[in-house]
Amino acid sequence: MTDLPPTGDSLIRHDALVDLMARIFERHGCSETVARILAANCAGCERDGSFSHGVFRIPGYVGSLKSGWVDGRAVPVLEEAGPAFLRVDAANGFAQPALEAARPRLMEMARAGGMALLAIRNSHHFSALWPDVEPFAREGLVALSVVNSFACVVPHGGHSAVYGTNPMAFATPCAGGEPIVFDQAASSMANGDVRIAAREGHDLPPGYGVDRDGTPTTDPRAVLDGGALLPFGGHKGASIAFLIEVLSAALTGGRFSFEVDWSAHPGAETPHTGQLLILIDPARGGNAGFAERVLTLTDRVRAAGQTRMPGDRRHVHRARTDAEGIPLGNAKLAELRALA
Ligand code: NDP
Ligand code: PYC
Repeated sequence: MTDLPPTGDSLIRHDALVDLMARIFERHGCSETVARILAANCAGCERDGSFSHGVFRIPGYVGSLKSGWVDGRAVPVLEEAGPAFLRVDAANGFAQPALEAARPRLMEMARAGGMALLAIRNSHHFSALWPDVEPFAREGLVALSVVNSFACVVPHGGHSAVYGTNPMAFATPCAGGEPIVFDQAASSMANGDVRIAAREGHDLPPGYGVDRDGTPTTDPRAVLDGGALLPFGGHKGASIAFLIEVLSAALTGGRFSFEVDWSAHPGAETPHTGQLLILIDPARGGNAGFAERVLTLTDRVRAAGQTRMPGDRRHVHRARTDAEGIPLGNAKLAELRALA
């Protein structure tokens, strides 16, 4: 591991942040393998400006580990359910090590059969979803993943939470540049961003949340204190949230978001649910110029006036933090060092 920066520094290199986070995860009960995977994921979020799932999440990871809600030493168990269907029991561990364990066989399946499906159950996903799909697009594959979380989103027109914030991430190769990747919650916003708004004293936009009585509110604390978020886009987003519960939980054997009950584990924050990932080899579509076709589409979208494609903001962040370091602030860095 690299040396940690002195406490006075407020900028930290990405690899040093990975090392620091890996120490925190190991110190709180993760195996070395799990610690490295989670640290790379979480530091990557901070590097890319995915602030709702970077350093901000460390206390939640630690709380879950300390409470015994999640097993930081779990060893995922792989089962082949068909020539293109891989199941993983994450054994009450984190979802990312389950994906890592499945990756080599999943890639073989996708190359051999043109597509492959990964169904992860008994898993905890507490991060952004783009890190799960982006690497596959770099290998020339199209990737789509969904994960459910914990009940904090009301169904369309409903009054009590059923769905999780349920993100969906999609990644495709694009000629001549970075893959195009989008990663979005099925709710009006991520729960993490509600918590950040509450911490910083900002209101939410109107129409995003309801309080514990189901009355519309812009107060993030009211949303967190027994209230809920709305799905994005009315009934259409609600149907996406439904689809994600079905694919991530019913299909994989994981829990629905409304079945997550961590009340016996004070401090736990990581949803214990499931995840689905689909890989497609676009070469099987019979069009050798797939990535060029995606570029043609992207160019037309930009020419039509969309100034920002999903992922652009992250890549700007990544380039800047790779060059200058990740700004954390002295107090946050000291807090992380204390946890490590
Ligand atoms: P955002 O609404 O911030 O962004 C959604 C997507 O849209 C991103 O790909 C983003 O790209 C893109 N985007 C944002 N603004 C624009 C724009 N003006 N023009 C074009 N594209 C744009 O994300 P959410 O609030 O929905 O989710 C935040 C994160 O929370 C996600 O990473 C998600 O995975 C995570 N999450 C995780 C959950 C879990 O259970 N593990 C649950 C819910 C959310 P860019 O990244 O470049 O800004
Ligand atoms: O930000 O909504 C969220 C979230 C839920 C689980 C992990 N992140």
